[in-house]
Amino acid sequence: MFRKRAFYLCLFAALSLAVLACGDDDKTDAASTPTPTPEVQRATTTPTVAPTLTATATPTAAPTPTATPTPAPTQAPPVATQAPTQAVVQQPPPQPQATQAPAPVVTQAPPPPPPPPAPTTASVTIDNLAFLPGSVTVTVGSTVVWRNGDQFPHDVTADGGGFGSNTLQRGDTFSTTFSSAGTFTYMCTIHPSMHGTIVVN
Ligand SMILES: [Cu+2]
Repeated sequence: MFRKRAFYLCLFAALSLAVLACGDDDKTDAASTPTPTPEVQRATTTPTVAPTLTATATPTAAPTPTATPTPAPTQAPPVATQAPTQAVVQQPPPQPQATQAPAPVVTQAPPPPPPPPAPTTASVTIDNLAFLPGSVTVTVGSTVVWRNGDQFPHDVTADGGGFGSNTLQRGDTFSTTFSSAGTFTYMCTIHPSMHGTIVVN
């Protein structure tokens, strides 16, 4: 029995040594072979992962914040656009000022017209063998009315024959309109000493 156990022990020991020897060889082989492999793999994987992550993370994060601030300013402009639009709408009031400027020009225009269209009616009274007033000034288009207030009959006769009346009894009137400018003298043919003048401007 003892011999068998010793034999087995020796056999076990021998097997163990053999196993150990083989293990050392494997480890040695494995150590020499795997060493370069992981290094190559690490070198291959490390650069591949590093650039990928760096390139992906950097550009992705950068554009996102950049895109967000861009829309903000874009929304702001519309608000600013509305503000100026209202300002422009409020500007119309200034236009009245421009209207006020031409107003004076229009005011200056009216003055000229009035002089011509100012025909009036002038009256001449015949009394005490005289035309009163002896000289009357009127504008073109004006009418002169003679009224005999004297106790004697009279008439009104233009020196140039432009106008003339019949014999005017007390209370009678005669009128004529002067359509052109000039100085018109007249007299009473019944009493040649009676003279008068009408000035038309
Ligand atoms: Cu007379």
